[in-house]
Amino acid sequence: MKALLLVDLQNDFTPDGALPVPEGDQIVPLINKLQKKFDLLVATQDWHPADHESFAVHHNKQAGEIVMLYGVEQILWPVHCVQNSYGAAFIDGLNTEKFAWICQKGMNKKVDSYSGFFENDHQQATGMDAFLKERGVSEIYITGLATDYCVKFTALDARSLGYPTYLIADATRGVNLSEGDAEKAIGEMSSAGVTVVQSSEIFSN
Ligand code: VGL
Ligand code: ZN
Repeated sequence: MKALLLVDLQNDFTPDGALPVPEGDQIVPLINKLQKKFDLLVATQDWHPADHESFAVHHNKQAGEIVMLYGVEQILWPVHCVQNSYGAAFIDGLNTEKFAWICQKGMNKKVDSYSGFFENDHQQATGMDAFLKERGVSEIYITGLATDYCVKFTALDARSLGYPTYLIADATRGVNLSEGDAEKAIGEMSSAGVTVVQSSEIFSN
């Protein structure tokens, strides 16, 4: 049983969004096509309360600065993906009809949750692992935004939970706060045992 994970395909991660990911909207048609090749689709949604402590404004700091949040290092972000806002909604044109589950994360204002599996302090599970195990998922394929944050940490957790894990590299895009971050993230995933593939390899099977 192969699951396709669609990570944070939300308006705030498009080029016009609050936390812009260059070309973040351009992968949507490809991801719609990829959906047809999988038995199970699960989406994640970054879903923050307005007072989330990853937002720079609450620290009187600039986005990109780093603070310690209850013992965990935290990059500060612009206000993004506030629950029920337009920015938190799925990108226009994304097929959402066949999602078996939408895993919302980042609701605890004191700890960020890049990964679809655990909050950043690894103390709280999102329910993703239990959901996938219940459905008999044996392989996880990952797409979405952003390569260097939520995609990376989702893939690393999937690996550490023991799932054979594939990154569909051309179905992701990075924030690239520093040049090369997305490439570096792909290297880290690969070193951790994530298999990096291209969508063409999925379509040829
Ligand atoms: C993300 C930064 C903050 C992501 C979410 O989806 O990659 N990045 N929140
Ligand atoms: Zn976020």
